[in-house]
Amino acid sequence: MIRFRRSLPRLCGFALALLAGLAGAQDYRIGDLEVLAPWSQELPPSAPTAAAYFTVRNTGMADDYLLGVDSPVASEAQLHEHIGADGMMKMQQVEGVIIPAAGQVRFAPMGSHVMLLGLGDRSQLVDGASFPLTLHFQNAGDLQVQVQVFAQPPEGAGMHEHGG
Ligand SMILES: [Cu+2]
Repeated sequence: MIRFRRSLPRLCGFALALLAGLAGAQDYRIGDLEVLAPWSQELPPSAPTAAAYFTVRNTGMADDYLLGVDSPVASEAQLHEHIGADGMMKMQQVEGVIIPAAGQVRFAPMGSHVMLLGLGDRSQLVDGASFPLTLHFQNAGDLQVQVQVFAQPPEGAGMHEHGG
């Protein structure tokens, strides 16, 4: 009985580690910030743009700001937010995104996202591949993450769960 109870958490931890490994997306840290599971969805080669999503968690006591992004797969990378106006789906560029102290911001489909424009070589934009993305934070500095590309949004990718 006791042995069973003790072994249970260990098994769960192993299963979680296995799942995280299978998912392929990694977590990154710089200063007080964590960038969790950056991912992108594979799009048809004709798609003019691609998007990247992730969660930024701020474990510190001060607000930080995501001021910009860039990636070698795109000639330009912008921070976008979705605005639901009159049932229309629109998005617009934003100057920066606040990462509140002791809070988190989720970039997700239908919410804030990184928009990649001017795509060149698309070999890193297919299912199973990954590409570098550098995030420029005002306080924490620059952090390069690897964005994992999936054919379908991964489990828990956070549709409609954006915002702080
Ligand atoms: Cu966009």
